[in-house]
Amino acid sequence: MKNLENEAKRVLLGNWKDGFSVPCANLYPFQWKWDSGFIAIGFAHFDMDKAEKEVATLLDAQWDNGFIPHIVFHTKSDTYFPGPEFHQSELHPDSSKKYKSTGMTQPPVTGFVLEEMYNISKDKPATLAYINSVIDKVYHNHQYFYENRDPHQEGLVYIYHNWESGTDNSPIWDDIFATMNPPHYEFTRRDTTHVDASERPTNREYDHYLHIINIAKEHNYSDEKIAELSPFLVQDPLFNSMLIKSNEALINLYKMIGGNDDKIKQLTEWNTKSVHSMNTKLYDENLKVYVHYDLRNNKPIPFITSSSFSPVFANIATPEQVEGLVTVMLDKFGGEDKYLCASFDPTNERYNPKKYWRGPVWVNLNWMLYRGLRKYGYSELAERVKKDTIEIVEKSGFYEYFDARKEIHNTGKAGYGGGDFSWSAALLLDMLK
Ligand code: 2M8
Repeated sequence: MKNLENEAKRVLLGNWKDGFSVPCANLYPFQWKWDSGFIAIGFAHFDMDKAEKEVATLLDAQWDNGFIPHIVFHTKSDTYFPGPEFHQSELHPDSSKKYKSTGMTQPPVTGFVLEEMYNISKDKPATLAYINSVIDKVYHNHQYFYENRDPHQEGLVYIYHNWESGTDNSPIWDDIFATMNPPHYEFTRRDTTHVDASERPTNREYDHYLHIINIAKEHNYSDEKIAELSPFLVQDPLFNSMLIKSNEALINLYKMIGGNDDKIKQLTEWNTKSVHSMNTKLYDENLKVYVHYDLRNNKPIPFITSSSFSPVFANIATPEQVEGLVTVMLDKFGGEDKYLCASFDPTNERYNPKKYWRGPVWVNLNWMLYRGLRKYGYSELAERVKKDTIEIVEKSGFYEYFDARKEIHNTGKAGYGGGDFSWSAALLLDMLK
């Protein structure tokens, strides 16, 4: 284990760039929102200063309206497409004057990351003082979500792009893309010069990704216009679970800091409504899991993904619901021949065990499931998720994603995407502690 721990630290230090970290060299040469949160948890175990800087640098790129972008382009790089010239987020009047960024966001992990940092800290007063200096920015980010991304006041915020979900090319989006007919854009992919194309989205999928951004750009990234016109408008159980978990963390942290009663009251109101809607609108009684909801076409998207289980991380599900989730997880994802937890239902015809978010195992989702299952008392299953995660990393290294099929790990390459990937290192380090 010591070696794995040292290896994880080596990966994190190698991807550190003076104030922030890249998810991995070449493939992702900037700072990503939810990556930076997971990375901070890893650093908190051996270098709290870097953990604090990581989060502070991200928050420094916050827009005047509270929005936090999904990529902050700190430095120039020609190894990634699409870069700042394509995104043009400066079209939005509230965008950061200091940093170039995208005009879309990613799951709101920062709130619960601050609480994790506090729990890990060996100098709690110092860490709480740091948290006090940044927490209002995170609160402002949540306010942005509830005020701009929840048109029907349901307590469920929408995402307008698959890149906002973090689970970029999941088969859940296929039917939405089928409603669109984007032009064939002229562009040069960079990702497929670093990673085998069979492990990445297709060019046609990229046409859809760029098309949605072009629609947002035509309207200067106005939230109202995006809500009205984006062909992609989804309430995502993973995204909303992260928001709920972070609301709860902010409440706990504000209580420790003292004062801030108005913010605590507001966070509690948001959370109560969000939990209720998660358990009504996003819970599928037949499938016994949480599902995505297509807000543009007004219908649930009835597929099972690792995101379907993520509400266990945020204390959303009732004990009965967790029992159902666990049964589905074991039946469909947890056979003896598989590592937990595939990102998409292995029994579904759209499952692809090698292709990015269409099937492979991801360490960040495993970390959330491990934590959530442990909290609900499913210690045996939680331990299995942890053991599986350690085993795949031990066998292949700190890859971005992994094949769920055990036989592949015994016979050939089973780690995919980028190597020396930051959040795989950071969260494995946390699991080993
Ligand atoms: C992947 O997404 C980026 C776009 O955001 C890409 O493929 O270019 C996703 O796995 C996302 O969740 C992650 O944050 C990002 C950086 O690791 O890579």
